[in-house]
Amino acid sequence: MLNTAVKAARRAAAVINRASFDVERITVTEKQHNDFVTDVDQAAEQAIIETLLKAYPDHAVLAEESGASKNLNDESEFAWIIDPIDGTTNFMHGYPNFCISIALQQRGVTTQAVVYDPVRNDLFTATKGAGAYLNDKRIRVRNPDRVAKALLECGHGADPRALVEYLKLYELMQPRCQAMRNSGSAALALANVAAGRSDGYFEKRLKAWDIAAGALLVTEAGGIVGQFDGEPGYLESGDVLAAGPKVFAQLVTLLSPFA
Ligand code: 2AM
Ligand code: CA
Ligand code: CA
Ligand code: CA
Repeated sequence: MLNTAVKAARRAAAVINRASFDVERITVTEKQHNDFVTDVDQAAEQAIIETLLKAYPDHAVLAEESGASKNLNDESEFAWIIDPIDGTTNFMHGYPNFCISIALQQRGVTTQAVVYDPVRNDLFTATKGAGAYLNDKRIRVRNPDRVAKALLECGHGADPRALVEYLKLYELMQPRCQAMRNSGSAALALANVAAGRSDGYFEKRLKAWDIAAGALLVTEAGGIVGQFDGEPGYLESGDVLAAGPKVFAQLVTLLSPFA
């Protein structure tokens, strides 16, 4: 099933790469204020869904741009959670930080994950219980012992409440860590924690398709994922905190007031 997900991600990447030669011709629609979708998001999502449902016709699908989910109900044994472009605003501007995110859940538990960055050709994969990989090389979180030594990422989506929270979180954390980043793709931010390229990531008001694949990458790379108070349930709430075990514990203490 991981191989099928990788194949789907590569097909989506072909759609995205073709379009990125000519960003002037991408059709942009504003769903809500500062919340965009392009024709490329939609075409990439169709390529992913076609690939997955051809191999597994009775699986359920939850995908960002399709609105209603196919076959999805509490009885679905397998459900794919798809974000065809995570970082659409970056993509529209030609800012090279976006990815394709595909996760498979079995009875509500994420068992397979693919995050693919078509610009760097970075393919992140994980299977529950079998570790996380970047282009076939095993990856581990970096796990520094203190927040003061950490490079952290925090972002915000289009929701105005998320921006207010982000500004407070930035003010709290920036003086306490080595550096703060906000690079516009939740799934890549999680993949970067998994690969030890950053030491922690937190963001509120995300959706399941932003988080599901990246969260499995982090846990399979030896990190911890929870809500701001350390509790599970981040796929439902959309509030996510991910880090190596030592920094995670310190961040829970600092961020619990924001839970
Ligand atoms: P997207 O590009 O797929 O929309 C930016 O910090 C992150 O927030 C991105 O992963 C982005 O995903 C997501 N995002 C942007 N607007 C959002 C919204 N209105 N609701 C939830 N997530 C959003
Ligand atoms: Ca979006
Ligand atoms: Ca997204
Ligand atoms: Ca998206």
